[in-house]
Amino acid sequence: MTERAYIGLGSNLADPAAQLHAALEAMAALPGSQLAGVSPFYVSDSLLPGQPRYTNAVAALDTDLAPLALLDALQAIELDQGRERLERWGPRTLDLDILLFGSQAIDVPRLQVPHYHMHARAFVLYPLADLAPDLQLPDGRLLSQMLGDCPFVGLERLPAPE
Ligand code: A4P
Ligand code: MG
Repeated sequence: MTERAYIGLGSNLADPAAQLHAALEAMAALPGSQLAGVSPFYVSDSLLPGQPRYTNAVAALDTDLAPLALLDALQAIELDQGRERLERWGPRTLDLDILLFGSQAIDVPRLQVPHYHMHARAFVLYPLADLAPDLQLPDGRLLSQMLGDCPFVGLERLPAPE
């Protein structure tokens, strides 16, 4: 069965936008999967002090993969793009989080969906709303309500590339 998953992308490498573009290409090439939309990119300060600023985006991916197979595939992409840089840049060069997976609520040791921090993170909620402003979470919460509780502070929305 095809489900629409929303994936949060984040990078704070020196060229994080290139990291995100490469990750989007890799996601579009996943088996049984189609990239259905990509939000604008947003730049914001890291939640962890002393780290470079992050670039974040959200992608909509229509996929036949089961949730854990999708997680495996996303972790392989993270490793592919992060492995060489692990020593030089610290542990997180590319973060791919499964924010939502259709209307499923998932709670197994390797995977919790909706992603546990998304409700409090402007750099997740605003790009998600660019793609799907009327979204409702599995527990009934409306994205529009969550946005109301999470001000657009410290986010810089980058212009779309040409
Ligand atoms: N896992 C469980 N649920 C999920 C899910 N829904 N999607 C498990 C993906 N993975 C999920 O992941 C650790 C384990 O979480 C995985 O093996 C998987 O089995 P990870 O990517 O290594 O770490 P994490 O969970 O992403 O770490 P954490 O604590 O969430 O890191 P953060 O909080 O994401 O920190 N500031 C800005 N402005 N933008 C950012 O993107 N990101 C971080 C990273 C800090 N500050 C930031 C940003
Ligand atoms: Mg993660």
